[in-house]
Amino acid sequence: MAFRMLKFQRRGAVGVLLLNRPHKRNALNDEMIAELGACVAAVPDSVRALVLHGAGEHFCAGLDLSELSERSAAQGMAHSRSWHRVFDALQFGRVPVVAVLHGAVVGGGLELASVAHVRVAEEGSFYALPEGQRGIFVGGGASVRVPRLIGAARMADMMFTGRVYSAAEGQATGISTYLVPAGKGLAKGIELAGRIAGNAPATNFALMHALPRIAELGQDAGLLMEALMAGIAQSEPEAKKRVRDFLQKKAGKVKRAG
Ligand code: 1HE
Repeated sequence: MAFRMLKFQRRGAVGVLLLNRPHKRNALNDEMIAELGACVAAVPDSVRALVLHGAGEHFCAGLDLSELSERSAAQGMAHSRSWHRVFDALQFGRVPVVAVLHGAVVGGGLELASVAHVRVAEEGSFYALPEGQRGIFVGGGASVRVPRLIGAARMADMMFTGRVYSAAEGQATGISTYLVPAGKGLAKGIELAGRIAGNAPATNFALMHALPRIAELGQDAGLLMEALMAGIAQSEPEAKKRVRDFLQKKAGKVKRAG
């Protein structure tokens, strides 16, 4: 897959997708969003997990502000919906996404990061929603996804006051679930994506497609959907084999953390 603003490489069952516009801090213009959509649609079947990272000093500076100035309200809504379509395709596609964050993860960059299924942050990452200070509102899904990570009150604070969270704060509040030294993020992301790629397909499907929906449901409907998903997953031959392997002492035990 050849793109102008992205680079896609294979590492076995893991696809590594690079935002490759470092001179503009990987700011997302329309062409880059279209390339992201095309890339997600073209991920080969043999790729079973993706790593998303950014070239240069920063993960992503958000929306390319040079494309914002002359839009009407209708064009602004259409633009926002174009981001929604591509980001939804990433979140609810076929393959889980591990985002590796470093430097600025701001505005639309945080929106893109929040699409991922796992986030690894390097020390030195920082998070902001400067839309509040630019006189605009988020449009790439942040108002839906960011509150589910850190809560609506923290997101509102970031936008009202221009608050910037450090990597450590991002880890404590739930933006990232791994915090690694600077320069170590990609290796960690690829390691995690490799593990995810090795999961049973039904498990990854359930985590990507069922879990986020169940988490939004009331208890009754949620538990029913869980039961349906559990029944389907455990009836798969792959699940039966994995459980049998454990019982026959051919599969690893859960090890103590640390
Ligand atoms: C850009 C952008 C951009 C950099 N659009 N051109 N996002 C923001 O409001 C964040 C704006 N960016 C920054 O605050 C900083 O650039 C960074 C903290 C990300 C990086 O700082 P630094 O010192 O490493 O780089 P720089 O010198 O500021 O930028 C290098 C170049 O990238 C420079 O262009 P040049 O032609 O002068 O070299 C910058 O103008 C350019 N650049 N960020 C356009 N964002 C769907 S709605 C989503 C709404 C949003 O995301 S709003 C938030 C936008």
